[in-house]
Amino acid sequence: MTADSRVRRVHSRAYAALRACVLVFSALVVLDVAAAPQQSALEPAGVQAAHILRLWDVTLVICGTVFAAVLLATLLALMRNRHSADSSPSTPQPDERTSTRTRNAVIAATAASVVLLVGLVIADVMTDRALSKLPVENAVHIEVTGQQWWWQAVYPPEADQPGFATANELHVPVGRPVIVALKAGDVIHTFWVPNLHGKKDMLPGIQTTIEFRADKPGIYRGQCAEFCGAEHALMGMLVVAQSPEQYSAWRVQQLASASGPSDALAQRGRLIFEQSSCAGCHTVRGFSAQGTLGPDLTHLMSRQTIAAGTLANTPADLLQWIRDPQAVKPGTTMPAVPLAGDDLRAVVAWLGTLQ
Ligand code: HEC
Ligand SMILES: [Cu+2]
Repeated sequence: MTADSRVRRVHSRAYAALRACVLVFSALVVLDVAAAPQQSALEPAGVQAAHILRLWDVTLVICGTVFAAVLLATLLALMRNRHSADSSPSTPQPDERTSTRTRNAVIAATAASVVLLVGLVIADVMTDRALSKLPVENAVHIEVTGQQWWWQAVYPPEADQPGFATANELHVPVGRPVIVALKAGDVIHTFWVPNLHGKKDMLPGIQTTIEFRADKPGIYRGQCAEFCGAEHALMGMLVVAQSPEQYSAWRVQQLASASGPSDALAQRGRLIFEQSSCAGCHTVRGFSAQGTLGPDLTHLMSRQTIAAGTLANTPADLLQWIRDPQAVKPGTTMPAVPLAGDDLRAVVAWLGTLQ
């Protein structure tokens, strides 16, 4: 095989690889756009995420330029080497002029690297300072505990209102800072809602906080970002950023206890729930169910998903989940509770009344 055809083959392979990369990337972009709700650090919905995106842009431009320059230099060197290889089979000895030029080029490249790296460090420090400067007067407080594999959320008492618990779905008012106290119930988890802020670890025995502000109403998806066991990938959450009025209305609704079901099926479901092990793990305020090992179910139906974003919150999905949680989320700490088909449907009917 001639050197030329070998080079051509390498080129066409490199081109094919590049095309494959572009295709995969565009597919990911399309998927990202198609999927609702949003989970993207590239579409900031708050000041913190906007600072981080700016740092990302600066880093991307600098690293992209350096990458292109290195590729170009390599290509030039390869082409020049091919010309000299054509003329003589042995490696030519560099003359003095060439070696001075090479030395200067290396010095210039090193100096440029140092300048660019220092520039990146400065941008990084400035971003960090901007992130810590969020004004936090009149903040909303939330305590979030990472559990294997769901998020427990407690809204502590505020002004003259008592507190309440919920799970996997935070509501926050647009324009008001939010201070989330982060805890871990078992292993290390990481709180990450990329549209709003960067990541923050949740460490057992240590309490940290993350402060953010949502500036655009919307529903933003979060994801545990520290490998925390088998179902780590199924540990999602939603942050619903809404107008202050909608947020207040949501709070009022969450504060209320569950009201008793009126129809007979749901009534029966309630009794089964209270008499079986369900009540030992779940709380439904207003009834005898007081367990705290699992999510508070008082206003289950006000949430969009169940099992930390794994299933939609529909009667069919609820039935599937309760019949066999291990099939949906293998390893989950909720066991399959043996219930006859009718009892199962009654329990789902009761859960459906928990608005
Ligand atoms: C040993 C404790 C335990 C028992 C018993 C138990 N659960 Fe659960 N349940 C959990 C845990 C933990 C989760 C969260 C699982 C996850 O998302 O990974 C959960 C999740 C749920 C959810 C989804 C809630 C949400 O917001 O994501 C529903 C609904 C539910 N359980 C209903 C029931 C019913 C009905 C029973 C009785 C038939 C029951 N559970 C029995 C611990 C338990
Ligand atoms: Cu986790």
